[in-house]
Amino acid sequence: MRFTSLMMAASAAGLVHAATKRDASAKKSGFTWVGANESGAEFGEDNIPGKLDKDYTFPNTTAIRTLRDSGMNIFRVPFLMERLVPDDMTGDVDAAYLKDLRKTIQFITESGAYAVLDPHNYGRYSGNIITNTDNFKAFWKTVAGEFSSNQKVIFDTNNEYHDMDQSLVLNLNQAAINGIRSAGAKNQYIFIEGNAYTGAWKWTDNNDNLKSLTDPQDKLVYQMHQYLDSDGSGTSETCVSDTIGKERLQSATQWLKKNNKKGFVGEFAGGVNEQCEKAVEGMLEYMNENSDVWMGAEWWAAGPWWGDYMYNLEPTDGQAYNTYLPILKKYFPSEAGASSSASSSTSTKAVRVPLVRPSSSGPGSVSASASASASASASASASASASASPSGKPSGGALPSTIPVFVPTTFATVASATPSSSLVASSTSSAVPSASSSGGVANKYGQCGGITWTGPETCESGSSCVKQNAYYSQCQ
Ligand SMILES: *[C@@H]1O[C@H](CO)[C@@H](O)[C@H](O)[C@H]1NC(C)=O
Ligand SMILES: *[C@H]1O[C@H](CO)[C@@H](O)[C@H](O)[C@H]1NC(C)=O
Repeated sequence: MRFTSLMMAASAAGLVHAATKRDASAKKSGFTWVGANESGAEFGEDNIPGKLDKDYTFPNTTAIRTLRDSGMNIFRVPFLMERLVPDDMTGDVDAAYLKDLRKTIQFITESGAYAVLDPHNYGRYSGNIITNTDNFKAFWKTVAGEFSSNQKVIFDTNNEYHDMDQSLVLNLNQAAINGIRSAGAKNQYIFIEGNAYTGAWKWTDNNDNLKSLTDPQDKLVYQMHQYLDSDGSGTSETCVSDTIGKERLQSATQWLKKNNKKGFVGEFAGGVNEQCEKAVEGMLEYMNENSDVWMGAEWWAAGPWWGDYMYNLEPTDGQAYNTYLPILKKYFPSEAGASSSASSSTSTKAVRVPLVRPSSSGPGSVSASASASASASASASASASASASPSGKPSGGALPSTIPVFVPTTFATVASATPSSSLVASSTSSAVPSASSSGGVANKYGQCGGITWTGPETCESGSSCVKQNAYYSQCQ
């Protein structure tokens, strides 16, 4: 999705509505994963490599912690191929960018959640469609080699291929699979994405050939994206109808069943209003009923730089946080310990999940994508991301005035703080206090220690306190 003028602040009425008590208790979910995108490292596509905390940033681990504590168990981490492996896909990794990326990934996986490595490149490298499958395979061999021992990492071959030859999309996905497995990453899941922005609603029209992909480990999951506005681009707060979520997934669901495949909705969202809330919940309900093929979903999006973006799920003041976290929570996998924080996150804060997608048209938005040349789309997407820069001023040209409000001062303060000080701040904040404990005993996935922690240090039976870092220990 892209930023547009529709990315307005949620109405006060919407927020009040959101804050009212909902039943936040998780229902029986058949999903393996429910989570969010954690944007930041892919921002500033116009500035490559760009500067850390100026052009791009890494996700806020404190905010991830809040979402994790609420029960999410998967986080997709977009990054740019050109920053991780600069100059040439067959080259070496950039040590500094890898270090920060690894820190984010490890924070997620050490919490027990899954981390999705998402090269947010739309099938392009340095602005050009990737046509050399050997080079793409080499890129993935290099990257997977860095994470091959982490079983909770999922490799996402590329974000939203579009306007590409269909057999090239097939071949690039296969090359990625081969590169990943040849790096010794034998057990991890691999997320496949399709052409036409990997849109679920038009999956069968565009991406049927991807059923022939093969993996010696048989751990492929088809990641589709689905927005619920009229053109499926995720650029409007308005959803087509109460039932559009379910309707848009039906043909893809049949495709998965017929071909004996697994699917995952890697991006979805709706505006903060009753129609979208129903449509989103209807989609999740339908997926849950078909959880033999749907492994779960990720909201678009969270991350520190989304500001007033309409789909912002970043804890705790993102526009969509108060409204959508309780809805998502009903579908959290029971593994994730949703019950431990069910009451707190609903009422205390907004989880800001960044939902910005840079592309100029949405998943499956065929006509839009057809009209945009590959590079035009790529740069439009870059400018959309860049527009969320901390300065609040878009560095790209295309979609400048689309971010009405930003949070530059807050960001600047926190961004310049050392990681440890921001962690201290987070662990001392009373944001989710009651979420993680009851009766002097911390619940599973609750905090149980760390500098400045004054809460319970013992865990409920069945879990024990595990130190994550100096600032945070968790019952697991
Ligand atoms: C990180 O998240 C915490 C808690 O949600 C928040 O207090 C802090 O300001 C955030 N930092 C940044 C850089 O956004
Ligand atoms: C995740 O983030 C990427 C990059 O910003 C975005 O394109 C994508 O739509 C997001 N996905 C979800 C599920 O939020």
